[in-house]
Amino acid sequence: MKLVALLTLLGLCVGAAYAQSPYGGPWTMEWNFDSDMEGWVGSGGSVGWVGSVGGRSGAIYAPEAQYARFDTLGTILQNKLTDVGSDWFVVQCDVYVGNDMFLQGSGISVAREGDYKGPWCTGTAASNQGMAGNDKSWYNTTRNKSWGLAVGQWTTLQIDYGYSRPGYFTVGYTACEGNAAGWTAGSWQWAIADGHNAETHPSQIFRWLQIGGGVSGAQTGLAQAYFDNVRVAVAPEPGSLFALGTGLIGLLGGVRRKK
Ligand SMILES: [Ca+2]
Repeated sequence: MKLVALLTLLGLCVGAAYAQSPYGGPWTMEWNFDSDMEGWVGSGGSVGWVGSVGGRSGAIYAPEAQYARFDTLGTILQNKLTDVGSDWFVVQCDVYVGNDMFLQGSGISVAREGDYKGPWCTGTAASNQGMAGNDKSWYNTTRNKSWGLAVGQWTTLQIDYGYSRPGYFTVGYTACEGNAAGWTAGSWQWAIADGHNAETHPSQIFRWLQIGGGVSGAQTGLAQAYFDNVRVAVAPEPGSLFALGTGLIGLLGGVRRKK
């Protein structure tokens, strides 16, 4: 067990050292929607669960301006969706729009109570087929990356709130199978990257996760989009870091005793 703790600690260090790469786990909570909506609630009658789409089993259909929302109150994520103190979080989701549509205005967001503002990541208009991101709870400049969102394939959207760079947020997506713009399959593209100086909210704790159309609070979704594999990671509890440290000290002590 102590060796596992040490390896986990080393893994965390490596993760911090290579923060330029998109966060890839471990995840604190995941939803694969393989049998139902798994606690997510639709905003309208068109939102629902589908058994299969785009070569995958189980997904949430959230068309046009309708979305599905998950309440983190009472879960392990409660009060953890924040970049306050030593906390950070990463949210990602796979999205599919079929062959004849673009991801216009639909995507993912994290929202606070009251006005539901927070960081978001959505597709842009069909005229530039890209992606946009912002955090209207604090940062007020919407950033766009034109071209590259391919159709007819699953694309992964990600919001990195303080992980890659503490105090800043990053929004991006993978061009899963490559596209006409010449971007390599599986490569990440960023609408907001570290260099954009997009600061995270200094005191906000977010409550809700949202997938679908209209999740930015400003744009109206136009896509007939499907969502699968929502994954959320939050900073480890100080208690578990303390346990890791204690395990490491214990392990070193054990090594020393053997000499
Ligand atoms: Ca699924």
